[in-house]
Amino acid sequence: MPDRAYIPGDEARIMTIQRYIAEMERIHPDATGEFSTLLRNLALAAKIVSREVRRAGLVDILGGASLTNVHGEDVKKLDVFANQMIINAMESGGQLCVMASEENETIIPIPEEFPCGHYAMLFDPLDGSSNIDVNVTIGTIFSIFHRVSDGERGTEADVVQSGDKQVAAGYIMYGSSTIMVFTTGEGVQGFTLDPTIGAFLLSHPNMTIPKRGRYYSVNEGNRMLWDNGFRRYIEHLQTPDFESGRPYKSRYVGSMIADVHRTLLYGGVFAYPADESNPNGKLRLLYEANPMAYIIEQAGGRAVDGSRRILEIEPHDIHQRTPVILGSEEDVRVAEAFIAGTR
Ligand code: AHM
Ligand code: MG
Repeated sequence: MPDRAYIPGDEARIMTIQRYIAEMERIHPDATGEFSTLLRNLALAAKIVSREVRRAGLVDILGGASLTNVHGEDVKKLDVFANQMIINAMESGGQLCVMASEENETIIPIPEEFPCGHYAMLFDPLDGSSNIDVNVTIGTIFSIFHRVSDGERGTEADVVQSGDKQVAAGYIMYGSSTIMVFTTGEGVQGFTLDPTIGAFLLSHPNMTIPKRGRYYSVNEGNRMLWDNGFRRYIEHLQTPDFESGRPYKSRYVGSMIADVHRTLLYGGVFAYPADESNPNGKLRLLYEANPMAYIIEQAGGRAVDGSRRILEIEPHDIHQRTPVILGSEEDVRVAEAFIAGTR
């Protein structure tokens, strides 16, 4: 795998996402180019969404109080815009047979006028909705499968597959910079968008998560609603034991991408467990938990719903939820022991 990180000023070492994809194709001689084109189209969609997110605070100024912008177009909510932008960028490419999105109740068919491809994609166009209007990090999450249906067009069966069948997954985080992190099952790569040249450059090659961390990330407002086992686990992390690095530090953005990205870089644990009001947790299995679980496992970490690997859950519905506990392998195993009552 290419492992050259971009160092500003060192142009000879620049690895753009395009070049990375081209090198991947060379390594896999059976590649048809269809998947590479899919990734390229996705990177383009990400750049467009990133541009709009960066201008988000200006929309009201430019468009005034009415819901019309300077071009006389309707100003859409950012998440609805991102959804439409991704659909537009991906439906005509010829690589996808069907899509599914957090924003759409049912599957998104590929219109008849476009060719039908061999892949299916699920996505959450703008995750972290509570943070959109307050200038806090949000992002796009995606998950890609091989097509399994064999009719004229794709069906729900193509997107409702277990996470271990994903061929690629990742996220684009619109934070202090825009970064696209993805895996195709051969490690995890992170590309940062250089807005001055409009290209994603390899900035985080072969990302790995520490075996153990010092942070936990969970919405503690739900503490009274958690199961006993999970509550005891968090209390364990808060109990001082300087030799083993406790108490852990608490960090919670409330945007899964930001919380998972920090967990990936620094280690520790991110969780949205089941609770009394959300017996299946809050996060969606197919376009939130699965892609993040794939990334975390590819980086050497662990992702479970409390008792089993997220990637092994057999899905039955596009929008089903699952509890999530993911992060450093040792941390997640300790959480599992508390939940199982063996600690
Ligand atoms: P959303 O899809 O409506 O944005 O909800 C998903 C988000 C995740 O990004 C985040 O981890 C979680 O919801 C935060 O939920 P809460 O506000 O309950 O802590
Ligand atoms: Mg979401």
